[in-house]
Amino acid sequence: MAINATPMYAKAEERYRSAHSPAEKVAALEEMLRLVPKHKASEKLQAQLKEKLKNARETMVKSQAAKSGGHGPGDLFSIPRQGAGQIVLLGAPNVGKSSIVGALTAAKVEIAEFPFSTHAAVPGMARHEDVPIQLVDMPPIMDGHAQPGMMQAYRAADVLLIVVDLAAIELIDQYEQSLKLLTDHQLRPVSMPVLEFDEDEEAAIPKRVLVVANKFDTPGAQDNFDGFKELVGGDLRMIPVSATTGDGLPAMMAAVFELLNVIRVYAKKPGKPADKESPFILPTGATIHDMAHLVHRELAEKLTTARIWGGTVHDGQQVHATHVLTDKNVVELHFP
Ligand SMILES: Nc1nc2c(ncn2[C@@H]2O[C@H](COP(=O)(O)OP(=O)(O)O)[C@@H](O)[C@H]2O)c(=O)[nH]1
Ligand SMILES: [Mg+2]
Repeated sequence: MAINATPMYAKAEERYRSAHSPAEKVAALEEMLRLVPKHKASEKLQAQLKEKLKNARETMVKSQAAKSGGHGPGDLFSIPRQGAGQIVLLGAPNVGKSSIVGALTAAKVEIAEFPFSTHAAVPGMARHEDVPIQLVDMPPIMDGHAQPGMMQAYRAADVLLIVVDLAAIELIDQYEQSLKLLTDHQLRPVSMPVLEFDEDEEAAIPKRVLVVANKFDTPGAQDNFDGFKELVGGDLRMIPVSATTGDGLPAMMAAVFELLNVIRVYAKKPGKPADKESPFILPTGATIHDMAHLVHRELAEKLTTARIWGGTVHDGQQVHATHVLTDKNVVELHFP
């Protein structure tokens, strides 16, 4: 595609491709239309987007009329996205999904020795360094099947954690059932930060996943992990962890952050120190201009200058709106 789509556009496209409800589709298409580079080479794409948006809006109105306030099964599992990304846990009963969410967040998860202690989606906020990342605990899948509505949560996730139990005899089975659930629903698991979509919109949607091998503290877990990796092979990234001891959890969060393909930048007011409390999260490759949009939507186009600290620039260097940001930059935006 010769339209030079920006990282912000790519992100919106990703949302569109994984959107399930008509309202999500409309929101993503509106964003894509706003962000699509406006030049000759993209005219055809712009026209296509407008046509898709028109159709999506019509579908949305129709489906709202049909539903007239009714709640679908998806509502139990649909959690508003917060933080740098939404990470949803997927796996068989008893593998330790709730324990992982419990170990990393303040969420009130239910942990039990018997299966099915988790009934709905339970969100909690975890961190990688100072980056807040949302984890969503889910009920288990059973024999490779999910309850109605759960697939929607998996589709909406930025990253899926496929959790398996290193102490379970059915380890391989747990893993294969999780994978099959995804491929049965036209999701193509990958462990790469940058997704490549097929031109064909009916094709399987790439979904970022990380395989989390839990209960690494149990006897023989290292051997089980080595055997597991050797047997299933493949390109998916696998990380051994223990929700009980906390081993491997920071490495898991670091891998999640990598897969999210985002950067954190700090805003700074002139003459004041940077606000390190709440970093702004942007897709990798985002520019000063993209950040201005996030900080101040109405004033963004009026940005006069910006100064930047950290990364490859000289401290306090003045940069253009097109300057590409890097992780941990401190940015001073000047509006008139
Ligand atoms: N030894 C050990 N036990 C764990 C670990 N994580 C979870 N468990 C236990 O495994 C059982 C199921 O955990 P739970 O989090 O409810 O699993 P879920 O059904 O996948 O949510 C509980 O008895 C937990 O205490 C771990 O890392 N090590
Ligand atoms: Mg649970």
